[in-house]
Amino acid sequence: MRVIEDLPPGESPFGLTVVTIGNFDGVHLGHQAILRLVCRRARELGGQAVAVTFDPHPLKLLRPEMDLPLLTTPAQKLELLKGCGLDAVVVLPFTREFAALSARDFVSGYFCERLRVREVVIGHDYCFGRGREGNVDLLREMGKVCGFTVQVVWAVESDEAVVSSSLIRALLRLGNVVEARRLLGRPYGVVGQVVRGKGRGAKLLGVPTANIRPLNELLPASGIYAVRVRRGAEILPGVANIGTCPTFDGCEFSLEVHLLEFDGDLYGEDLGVDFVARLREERRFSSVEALAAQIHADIAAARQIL
Ligand code: RBF
Ligand code: MG
Repeated sequence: MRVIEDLPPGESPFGLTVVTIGNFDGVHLGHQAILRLVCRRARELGGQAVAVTFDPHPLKLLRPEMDLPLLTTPAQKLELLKGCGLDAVVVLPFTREFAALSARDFVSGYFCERLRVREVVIGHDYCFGRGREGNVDLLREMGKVCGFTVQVVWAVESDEAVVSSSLIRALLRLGNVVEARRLLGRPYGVVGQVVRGKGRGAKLLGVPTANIRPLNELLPASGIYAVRVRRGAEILPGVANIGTCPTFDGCEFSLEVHLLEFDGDLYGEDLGVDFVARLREERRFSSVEALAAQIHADIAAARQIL
């Protein structure tokens, strides 16, 4: 899959394309339905399957006061888009200047000229361009002139709720990683580097943990989780603690994982943590021994689930 970050006017790297546009934060089941259709139509029409997306997320620029923790880092999003079978992703830098472009100028400049689009696939409620005036109707009208058709993809539902990035964010904030997983079509995963902790886990509790500094903006609610840890191509079972370790005073909010079947040094490594199930809330224990006993019960519970 090609990643194109700069698409100057007047030239096109494409023959003909089927294109979709969106933020695709999380690349959830709704996004996947759109992307599957893009790939199928591109094959049928003998063109390239292309997704157009933005960096940063437009709302980060337009509504900086909004609380919008993204589900995926830019790199995770590209990896997931690649997994959907696209030929190319165009990542347009979302600047003030770009935001001021009218929907018509965007469609003629990008879709028609630069992308030579033959078909646009779009979510039924997606809006784009200055004042959000770009929608299905505008695309249909411009398609007649520019020579492309428009396919609308309806919302994907799960138990009568429409699958959306904001619903998944809300579920994760409640710690409901099982439901989030259903809407994502895979477990929610964060990535980050292992940093030095206090070494207290191994010394006091006999349970060493890797302290991870997550690159993702959203962590599930604080609590204890059964997780799968990705270390390169390896997948290792683990238990994670998200929180402030209230049994010990003065701890920072952190993500720590204990690997069930690994014993070694992980400092400086990049790990992925996939959240499979929530085991319980984080609590304050009256003694280190009581906490250690509970952690061993957590490990047994995680082993059962994983
Ligand atoms: N710390 C707490 O203060 N309360 C907890 O309920 C708690 N549960 C944990 C469960 C697991 C599976 C793990 C790995 C750690 C847990 N911790 C908890 C964090 C523990 O205090 C921490 O790993 C050590 O203090 C080392 O940083
Ligand atoms: Mg640790």
